Amino acid sequence: PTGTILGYPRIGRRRELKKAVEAFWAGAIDAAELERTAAGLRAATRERLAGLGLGRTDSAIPESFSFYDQVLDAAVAVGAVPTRFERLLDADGALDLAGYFTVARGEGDDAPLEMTKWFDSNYHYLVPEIGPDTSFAAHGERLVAQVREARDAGFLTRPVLVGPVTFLLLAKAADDAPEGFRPLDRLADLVPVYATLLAELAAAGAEWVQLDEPALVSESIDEQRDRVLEAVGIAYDALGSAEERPAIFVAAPYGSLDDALPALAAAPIEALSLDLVRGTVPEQLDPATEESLAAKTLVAGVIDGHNIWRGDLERAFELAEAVRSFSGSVAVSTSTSLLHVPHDVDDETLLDPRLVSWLAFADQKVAQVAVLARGVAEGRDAIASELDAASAALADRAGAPGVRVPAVRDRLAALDDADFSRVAYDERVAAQEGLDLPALPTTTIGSFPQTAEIRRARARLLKGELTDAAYRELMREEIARVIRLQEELGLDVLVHGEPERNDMVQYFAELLDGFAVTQHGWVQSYGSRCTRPSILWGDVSRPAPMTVEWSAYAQSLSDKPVKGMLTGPVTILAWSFVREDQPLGDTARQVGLALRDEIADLEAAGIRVIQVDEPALRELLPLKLADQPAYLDWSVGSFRLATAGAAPATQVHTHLCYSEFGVVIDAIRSLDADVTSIEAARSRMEVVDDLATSGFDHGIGPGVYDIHSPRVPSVEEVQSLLERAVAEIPAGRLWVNPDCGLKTRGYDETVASLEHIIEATRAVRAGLAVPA
Ligand code: THG
Ligand code: ZN
Repeated sequence: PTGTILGYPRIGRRRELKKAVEAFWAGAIDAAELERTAAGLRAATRERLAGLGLGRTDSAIPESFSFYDQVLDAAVAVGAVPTRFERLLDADGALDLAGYFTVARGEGDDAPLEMTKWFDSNYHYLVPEIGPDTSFAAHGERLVAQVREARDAGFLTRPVLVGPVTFLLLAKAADDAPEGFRPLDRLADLVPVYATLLAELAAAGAEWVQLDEPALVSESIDEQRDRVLEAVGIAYDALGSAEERPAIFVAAPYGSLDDALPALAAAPIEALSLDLVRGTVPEQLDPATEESLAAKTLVAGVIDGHNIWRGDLERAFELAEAVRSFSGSVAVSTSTSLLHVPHDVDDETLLDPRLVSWLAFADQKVAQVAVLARGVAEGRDAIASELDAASAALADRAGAPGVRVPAVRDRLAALDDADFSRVAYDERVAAQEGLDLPALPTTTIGSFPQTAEIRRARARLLKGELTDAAYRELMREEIARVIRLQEELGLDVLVHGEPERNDMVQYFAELLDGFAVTQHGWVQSYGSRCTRPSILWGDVSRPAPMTVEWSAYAQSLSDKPVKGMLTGPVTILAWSFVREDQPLGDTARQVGLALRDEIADLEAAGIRVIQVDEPALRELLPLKLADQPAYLDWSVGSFRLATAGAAPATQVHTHLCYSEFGVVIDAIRSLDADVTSIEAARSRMEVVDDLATSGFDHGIGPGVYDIHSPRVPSVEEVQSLLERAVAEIPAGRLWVNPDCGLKTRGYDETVASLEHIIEATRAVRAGLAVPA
């Protein structure tokens, strides 16, 4: 194929798949109806992709559908279902739809597969569990059925499957695996199963198969590189030598292949992708690699699959042309699957048309691929008008009002080192004594349950059924309820509960200049869950205070400190589509300044504790080690810029949504927040040891309640977690809080859990009071 994409959004233009899947879970539709909806979506996708210019019968259209997650699909296709779910398999070892979802979501005491972030995207995949005894067996039924379904509709499509090396690199060792076991140890057992799948696909008429191997570009995977490269050779020598198979296309999105390029080039596969958005055109290849590449189809990933910008099409064309020096057979593609972008910018009828002219969602990117493919085939003249139009849009964007705002730029240019630092921590601790907190102060992370009434009120406001004043009054009543509840519970530092926020990023994006929000721009986050990332297109500034009214109202209801709640600059960037015409650090500092002003206004309104959440700090960490120091520098810097204007007496908190500190522990220390809350309940406070050994010496709140589960922890359980923490962390620096916000929990379990937390804290405090 001369124009292709690595994958297409599967959630549906109006989230049809999400709605159908959730209806199936709720018992409102049966499996047959869910299958019909899915088949309808796949059919519509094929037609649309063909309509946008991909070939109907040349394997250009990928079959990248999934009911939940592509890594789970691969696990199911190779029969690697954890033993706790084996009861769900039928006599042939196959899993029906209900069973598939049970593996994804868990059932009773059977925990679901763990979920974690997919490379440097905002997508989350399910982590396969592989042990020495995990049995593998080919279950290509769904893949084969999709090839047939496409053929019946007049298409020859390209099945997509996570490749064997990435599958094992992303898997974790099963709980009962012996010390030192690694999933990659099972490669020789897994590859024959992939060979069987390929044979089944060939028999069904597939001429090409796409095996995704993004793990090869990541340097952050916990496995020795030479073992990874050796695995590439073993796997693809074997698959390439299989008798009956489709042509093999190995896709390696999310970065450059570096030393994996020679390894893949040497393998008997037919096509290979190069991510030319994150990576670069290869240089200085050895002669053997050059010779092998010349005999393959090179799939030039020149259209950015991570973001929604129309971008520099001329440059993309040049890159595709540059790849022709390596091989006579070049196809144009997106750099990654289009899973990470919404379907169609034409659906955004409320966006400023000028902004729309700078954007490309999935469908527009497919059309760009088709244009470039034509250019590669027929020469630049054939596509000159499209290239010129894209360049004109880029020029228009560069000069448009709001993109470069002198006042914002002058302020950034005037910053000096002092703007990034507060006085020493000890001085701050002294200044904050006025908060009059007990030992082991208790607090929550920020949000309280978003009840159906709150959601309904917001929906009615959007529909115009509720006036702004009436909506605000409802939110004030909710805040008053949440404050009263916390006083009754006996928490020490209160929150207002954030009923007024739809999403912790979108809320700020709607109030800051430089952002736009979409109506239908949903992107799959995991399973049926989606987010609607905002578009950060211009220089960011704050036209008016964003949270002060709510926080000040909440503080007026209590003598205890009420925390001001803000989302940090890194997280605002990580969960938005961000302009790519300037360094991310510049954009982050603009957001940092807007937050700095908000903090000043919160202080002026009498708020004495302010939390700036950075749950995405680790998420945005680059995959390549060489890029990580610069990232940590700007990300930490933007947080410090946001918070360093706070008076010494103002207690600055931050919250991070994970417990594996590892690579970022130094960065977290550099944030210099007075108090940091983190996840710890699920790992039974293991993180506390890491903290103690790393020399972290500010306030710390390791979570004692796992809010990801509806389980209510007992008093004894919380007490034992706290006792473990007090043994390692001086009581003067230890905070008591849940793992994360309570937004997704119900009130019953929230109240019960907080009661237990308070009771356990009182017991531990009483123990501390005993003189030594
Ligand atoms: N906000 C934003 N991005 C995020 C998160 C967030 N990315 C990472 C992480 N959190 C992803 N987690 C979730 C959790 C829940 C949902 C989505 C991503 C979710 N979404 C609703 C759904 O799909 O039904 C829609 C929410 C809405 O109506 O706005 O529940 O917290 N920006
Ligand atoms: Zn969290």
